[in-house]
Amino acid sequence: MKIGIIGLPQSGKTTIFNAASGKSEAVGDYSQASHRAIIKVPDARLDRLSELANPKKTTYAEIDYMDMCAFSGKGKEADQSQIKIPEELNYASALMVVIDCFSSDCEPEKNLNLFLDELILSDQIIIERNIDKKERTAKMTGDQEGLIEVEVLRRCLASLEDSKPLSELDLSENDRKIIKKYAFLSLKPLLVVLNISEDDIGSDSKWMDKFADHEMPGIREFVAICGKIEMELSDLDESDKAEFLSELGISRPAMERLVKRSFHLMGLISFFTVGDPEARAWTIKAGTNARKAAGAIHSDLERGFIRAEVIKYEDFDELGSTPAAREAGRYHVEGKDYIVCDGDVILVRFNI
Ligand SMILES: Nc1nc2c(ncn2[C@@H]2O[C@H](COP(=O)(O)OP(=O)(O)OP(=O)(O)O)[C@@H](O)[C@H]2O)c(=O)[nH]1
Ligand SMILES: [Mg+2]
Repeated sequence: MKIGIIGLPQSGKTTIFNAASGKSEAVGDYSQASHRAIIKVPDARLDRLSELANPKKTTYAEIDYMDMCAFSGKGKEADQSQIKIPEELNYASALMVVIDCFSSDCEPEKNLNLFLDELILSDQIIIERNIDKKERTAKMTGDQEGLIEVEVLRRCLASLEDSKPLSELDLSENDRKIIKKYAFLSLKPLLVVLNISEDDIGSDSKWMDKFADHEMPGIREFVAICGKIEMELSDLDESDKAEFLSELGISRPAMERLVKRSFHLMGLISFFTVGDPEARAWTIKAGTNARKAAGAIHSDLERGFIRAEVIKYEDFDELGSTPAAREAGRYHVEGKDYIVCDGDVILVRFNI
């Protein structure tokens, strides 16, 4: 699962990328260079399971972070030639836009609106480029599917012309399937990172409040963090980190919150397996059934699926082990259609 980090030049994209990945790419050099890293999704539940089961290995969920500049900052004033969307961004499941809230002359609200306008414009260009020809061809050949696609595209275009991103348009599952191939940017969930200054660390709510009206759960979410401090934190070993955190008056790096938010914003959840060699978080889309979820572990488990034996994380945490959960009647046998929940501890029984 990929997330694309975008934003104006010098907004702190690479700083945030370094903080999330622990890398040390150059910042402040105006390079607009792109970078990529697979990062671990911190999960206190997995830490706890690992502590209880003491496996040899603990494996966290992962997200692919791509740091790239794809934003001219001209909003609606931008013309076609200024919108150069890197091909890779099309494959991102969500976007993360970094907004400068640390400079003395920053204009975060204006920048967010310009950015949204640019996403809208980029989708509009795609539709306008395709729709007339598509309609002519569909009418000529009597292609029903083609005509339906044109109808969905027209609805999308009307929303975009109305300055509304596609993520806010009411689209059915089927509509979404039809337009998937266009990889519309304004349809992707958006995490807005308010990159605040060191001086505002204790008072980030003043920034969050400014944007409260823009927040739409699952569609457009906000986090305020100080990229610079988080990058410094990510460079420290655990004991220095703990000391620095207590100086800052916080218990965990804010970055962990950001990474978790980006994971959920992509519509993803984790289930766990806890065994002798390994405790592990597996990534699935919310709403996935047990059989399909088993396939995340191995295709054999999906093919030969018999049942899933499930303990809720909270029960495992409280009771401490599988036998104890069984004893307490908190061990559930589920069939292939069971919808896996975030935090389920699962043992898949299978036969091939
Ligand atoms: N004070 C302060 N400065 C920051 C913060 N985050 C980033 N900066 C500074 O802003 C400058 C730009 O940071 P980068 O991370 O290189 O920004 P970028 O968006 O990757 O820049 P380009 O890739 O060149 O577009 C650097 O000098 C950073 O030190 C922050 O939270 N506080
Ligand atoms: Mg950069």
